[in-house]
Amino acid sequence: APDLLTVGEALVSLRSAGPLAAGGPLTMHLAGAESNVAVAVARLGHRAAWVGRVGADEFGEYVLRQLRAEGVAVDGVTRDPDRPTGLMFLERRTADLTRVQYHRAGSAGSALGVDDLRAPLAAGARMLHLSGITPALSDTARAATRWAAEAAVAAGIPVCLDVNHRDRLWSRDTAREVLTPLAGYASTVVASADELDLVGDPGADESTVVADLLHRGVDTVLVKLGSDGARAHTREGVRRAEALTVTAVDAVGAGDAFTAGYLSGWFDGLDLAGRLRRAATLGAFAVSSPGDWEGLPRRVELSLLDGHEAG
Ligand code: KDG
Repeated sequence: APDLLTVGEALVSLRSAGPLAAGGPLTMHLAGAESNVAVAVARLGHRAAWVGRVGADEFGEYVLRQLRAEGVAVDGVTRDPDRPTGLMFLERRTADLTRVQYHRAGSAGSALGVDDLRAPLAAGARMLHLSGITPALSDTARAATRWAAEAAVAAGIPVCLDVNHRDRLWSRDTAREVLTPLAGYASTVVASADELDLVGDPGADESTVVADLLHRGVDTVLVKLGSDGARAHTREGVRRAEALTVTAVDAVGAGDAFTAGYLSGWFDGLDLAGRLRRAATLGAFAVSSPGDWEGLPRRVELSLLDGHEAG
C-alpha cells in the first residue's frame, strides 16, 4: 500500500506568458491540487498514489505520463472513453496578476464516482488526502469524496482535508454545507485564513472554528498565512510557523506544496515543529520557482533553503 493516497481531478494547464487575448505561445503542464501533492510527496521518496478519471485522449495520456515520470502510482486511474480530460488556462495577465479559466465542465475527472475509489481504498494507505475541489466538480464526485472519507475512517486510515476553495466552481455557502460535515472525518484540516469559515459557521473567527473542529475529533488544524507562515492548532495549543524568506515568482501550487511537506514530515514521524518546518520549506520551493510543482525539491535538496529562515 502507498503512504499517500490522493483523489481528485488532474488537469492539463496551458500557461501563457502574457495576456491570452493577445495570443502567443502556451506551454503545457500537469495541474491539479491533489496530483501536485502526490508529486511533491513522491519526490521526497514516499510512495504516493493518485486516483481519478482522465479522458482516453492525448491529454489523459500526458497526465498519466507526467505522473509516472514523477514516480506517482496511477494504476487505480480510470480512462473515460466518453469524456475529455479537463483543461485550464493559466494566463499571466501582468507580473502581479494571473487569471484562471477552466474548461472542465463535463470532463472525465468531474465524472468521478464511488466505483472509481473502491479498489484503491481497499488497498489501503497510511493517509488519505482529499481536497475541497473534488466535491465541487459534480454530484457523483461529491458523493465519492464523502464515501472515501467514510471508508477511510472505517478502515483506520487518517484523512487530511485540504479546503482549497475554488470560487469559480461553487459558492461559499454551498462549499460550507458540504465541507463542514466532510471536515468531521478528517484528522488534519488545512485551510488558508480566509477559508476557515467554510468548515465552520459563516463569519466565525479562527478560535471558534478551530475549537469546534478539535471538538469534532480533528487532531490538527493548519491555518496557512501565505508569506506570514502558518498556525497549527492542536489540543495542546497553538504553534506558529514562519515562512522562509525567498523571492516569490509563482504562488500557484504553494498551498499544495505546504500540505505535502506537512504530510511528508508525518510519514517520517517528525514532531509538529518538524512537520511545520518541512511544510514551510516545500511552500518556499513552490513560490520561488515557476510552475505548480516543477520546482519542488527531491529529498537531497531539502536542505538547499537552510539559512532562509525568516527573522
Ligand atoms: O492548487 C493549484 C491548483 O489550483 C491547480 O493546479 C489547478 O486543481 C486545480 C484547480 O482546480 O484549481
